[in-house]
Amino acid sequence: MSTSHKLFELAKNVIPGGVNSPVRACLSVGVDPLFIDSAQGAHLTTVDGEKLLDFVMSWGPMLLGYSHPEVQAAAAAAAAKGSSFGAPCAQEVEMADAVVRTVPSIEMVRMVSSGTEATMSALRLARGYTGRSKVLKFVGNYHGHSDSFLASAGSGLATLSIPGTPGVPEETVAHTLLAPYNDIDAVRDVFAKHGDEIAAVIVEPCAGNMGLVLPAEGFLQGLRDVTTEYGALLIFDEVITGYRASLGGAQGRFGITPDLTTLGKIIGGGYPVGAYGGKREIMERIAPCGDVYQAGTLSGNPVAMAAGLATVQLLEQADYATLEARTAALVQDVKAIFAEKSIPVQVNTVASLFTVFFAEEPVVDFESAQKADGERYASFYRQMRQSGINLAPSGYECSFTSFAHTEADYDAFLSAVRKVQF
Ligand code: KE4
Repeated sequence: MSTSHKLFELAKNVIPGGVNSPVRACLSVGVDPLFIDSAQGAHLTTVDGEKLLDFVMSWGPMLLGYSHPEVQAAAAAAAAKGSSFGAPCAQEVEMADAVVRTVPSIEMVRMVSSGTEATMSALRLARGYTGRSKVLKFVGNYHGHSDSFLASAGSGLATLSIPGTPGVPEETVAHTLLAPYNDIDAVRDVFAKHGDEIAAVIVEPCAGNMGLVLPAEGFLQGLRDVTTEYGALLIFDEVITGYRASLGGAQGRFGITPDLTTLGKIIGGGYPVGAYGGKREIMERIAPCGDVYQAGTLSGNPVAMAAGLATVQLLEQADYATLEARTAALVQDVKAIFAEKSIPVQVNTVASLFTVFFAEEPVVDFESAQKADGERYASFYRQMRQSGINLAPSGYECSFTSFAHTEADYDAFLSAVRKVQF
């Protein structure tokens, strides 16, 4: 019996489902998770010494690749001086400056420890700032696991077909309004009914939690227009797209200015970091300078800030155009291989993100994503893992390339795809 299997059996006795985050359990792809011992570049090494070429990259944080020497050195140097002070430190100021410098709409930013904390806090701020209670989110978008957002969410909730609201009081999600992603007419209908009660619209500007779904032409601008018209705030949840869709995120790529932005994943360089930020006038409502409360013991942690700052500084010099072009070429090759096999696929891609949907029709929202063949995806996942390629263990997630993937890695990916049979 493998060490990974032994660890999973032990884990299931002391951790719910044996994992600290549901999607890692690989339930929808019908295999046990592999326990990882180390990671370097674009490769994982399991506790049994098996090497995997990875296209999950820790669900997005590792855009520079695993164990980047400069990121690791920065974290180690900070850790040598103490892991947490519970008091301000210089790294927090440098990190805030870096975020303000690189994210177009952010004038002021608050650090937290996860994407969930970032979106939860941004919503509370929007409600405090506007004096309104309702929030509009999109079916299939996932903004972390805080109560208000667990209605028709994506990611693990879609994967496990969890209704999304067990343990969440009805009166909480009563304030959560829903619309189909990419349907600006439906959004306008919701505003026509509830416009003066809506504190904010929160959106994944490129949706990564129903598989990758791109914003339709005019959708994001439409959200900007309608929120401005009704005095609601526009929140871009850039936990996935931040520093990935471009250095300036999706807002930098598409030229849309949200009122608030939430960040996570990449800005921690693999350490627990989330952030929310935006216009100074709004952010100054956050305690202690304002009256909207939010706090965190490890917010702005010196080690995480050092890793995040090193990551952002390296990304400011990175060649995004080349990575995007290489990812697009990989996607074209994947489409060609499945076309030769007469296997219908839709492959959505932007920047260094892509998702293979086993579907006949384009995937433009959660309803069309649900039409993709989940069993085929599960078989695809298992066959690719047999070939040494690690993909997201759910068809409702993204695949991620990175600055660490090499030509040999892309060739290995395509060789594995060529062997896929259903
Ligand atoms: P975290 O609390 O997991 O750091 O961030 C929540 C979050 C917020 N917003 C978006 C757009 C997100 O994608 C996420 C988290 N993403 C998932 C994967 N799609 C994290 C993986 C997991 O849940 O284990």
